[in-house]
Amino acid sequence: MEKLTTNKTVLDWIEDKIALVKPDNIVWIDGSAEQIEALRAEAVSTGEMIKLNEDLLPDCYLHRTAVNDVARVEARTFICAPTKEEAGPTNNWMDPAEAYKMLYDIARDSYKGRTMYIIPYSMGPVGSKFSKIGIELTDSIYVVLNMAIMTRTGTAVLEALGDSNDWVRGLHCKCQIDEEKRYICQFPQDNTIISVNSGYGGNVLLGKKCFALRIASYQGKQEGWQAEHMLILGLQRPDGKIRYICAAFPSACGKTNLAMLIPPEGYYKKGYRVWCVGDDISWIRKGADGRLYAINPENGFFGVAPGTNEKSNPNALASTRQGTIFTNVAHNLDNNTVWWEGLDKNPPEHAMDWTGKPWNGKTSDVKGAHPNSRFTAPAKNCPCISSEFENPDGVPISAFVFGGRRAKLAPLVYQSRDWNHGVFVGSIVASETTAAAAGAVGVVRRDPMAMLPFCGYNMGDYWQHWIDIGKTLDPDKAPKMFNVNWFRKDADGNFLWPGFGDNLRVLDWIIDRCEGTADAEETAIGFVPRKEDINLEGLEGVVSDEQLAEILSVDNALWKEEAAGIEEFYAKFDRLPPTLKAELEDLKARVAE
Ligand code: OXD
Ligand code: MN
Repeated sequence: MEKLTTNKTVLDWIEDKIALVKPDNIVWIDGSAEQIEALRAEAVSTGEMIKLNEDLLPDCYLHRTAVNDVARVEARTFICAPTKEEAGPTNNWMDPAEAYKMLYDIARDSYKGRTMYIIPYSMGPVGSKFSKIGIELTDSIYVVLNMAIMTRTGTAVLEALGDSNDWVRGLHCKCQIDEEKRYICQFPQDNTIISVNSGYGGNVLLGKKCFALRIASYQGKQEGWQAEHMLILGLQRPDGKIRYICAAFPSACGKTNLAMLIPPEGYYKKGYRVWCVGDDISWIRKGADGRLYAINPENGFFGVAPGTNEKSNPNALASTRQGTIFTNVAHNLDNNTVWWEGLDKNPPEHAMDWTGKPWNGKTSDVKGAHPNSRFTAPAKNCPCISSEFENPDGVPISAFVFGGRRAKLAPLVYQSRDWNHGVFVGSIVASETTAAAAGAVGVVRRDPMAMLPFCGYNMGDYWQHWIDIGKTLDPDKAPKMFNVNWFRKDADGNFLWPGFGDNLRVLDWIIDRCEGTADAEETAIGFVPRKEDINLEGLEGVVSDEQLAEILSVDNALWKEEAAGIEEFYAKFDRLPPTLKAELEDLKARVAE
């Protein structure tokens, strides 16, 4: 097949990898609809994908991964920086020379009898100053078809690259899907990713976590920008103006739901809207006007299916009704559609579960869909996709929001005193484990800026990068920083806050604070709304004044314990920025008062 570029750096690298893995065939992905259609047909003919009901789910497919290969594998994910110190205390590290040798030994000859697909892709709109290019080699049609949804692929990307050497190398080899030899390795200094023995999304769609967070966070540190695990939403208020918020949450905190929030009825009638720019990743840079701007480098949503329904997230559900690939959900044989736990109260009787075994949703006591089953849906399907989604200059950010799941500690919302205090607030993000995951419930897992598994270098240096970015910003133009907690519980263990659409009430206060139009009370941890600052209209009988007061309360004794936990966590970091140490001392002094 004709090569799609004359870029020597690209061609030499591909030649080298061909010699290593020895494919039978080579296919360049040109991004055309015809090619995608032909690959879908081929995947259906081999059984790799199942074509779903064309009337009910046009252009949609179902794929099942191996049962041992259903999630990202943090224990087998490595940052292969020259020294362990550069990877830092929160990453697995492997010496680059040893890692290359081991990975090449695993990959050698692994494409024999298979086809190599060469995917040129752009993270971000092709040609935007924010965007970065990657090339992924893969032996999986499933990967090609997912990358064609999640990124911009094809000839236009290679044209934008020209002769440049500024692109990220990605080699994916399914091999035998052997768990013992599964490795997801990032080489930030070489702009290189190698992933072997997996076929599951987060491990093999190399543009996503591997590039857009791990490699890009390192690139951002070198080049003066930021790659963050943050959704981007635009909040439109009755005055018609839209202000943008970037928000970071650890898994299982409802990030996709917040990104696509539907305002409570009363707010909707007044003209409130939420527009989704992105649900997972933000790339952030300073604009000519001195403000920070963000793009979503992705082109689709790789969302968790279970729990997604007409009530929890109608926008996400609508996004999956066309051109979507479903992975590890149940297959409804009555109408050739898909089903998952929490979709509706009507599980199919004649179905296959996610492993491909016959399954009766009415009588079976095992789950039909894997808890981490996914949809890969085009962003353009989303009914609330922002008109700025393709804007190559990004959107101006008014606020950074961090959050986690804390039953007792953090109030519904608080604002940091300034940028550096905000970096501190982000660095102490933590979430309590839920019954959904194995292990003890209620255990606090620290997940700074929700980047724990995604920061491509030493977390101490990453925090310093946040502080350094702040130094370049005029405080009047810098985004304000907040922390939210939708998960506060009362003494009986009941959630105090309804969450979902009602979270808009909190976003509204956040934007008021950014505009300087809302009051707050200063507490030991930052600025907290007074009871009267959160509008409870329409929540009568759901949240009482007393409950609101409880969710907004700050218990200094609990924060004293928290400060001790933070101190213990910080002790792991040789490269802890002195600014954060000072912020911790300040918190200790304030809670002791
Ligand atoms: C994701 C994750 O899949 O953060 O987005 O785990
Ligand atoms: Mn994520």
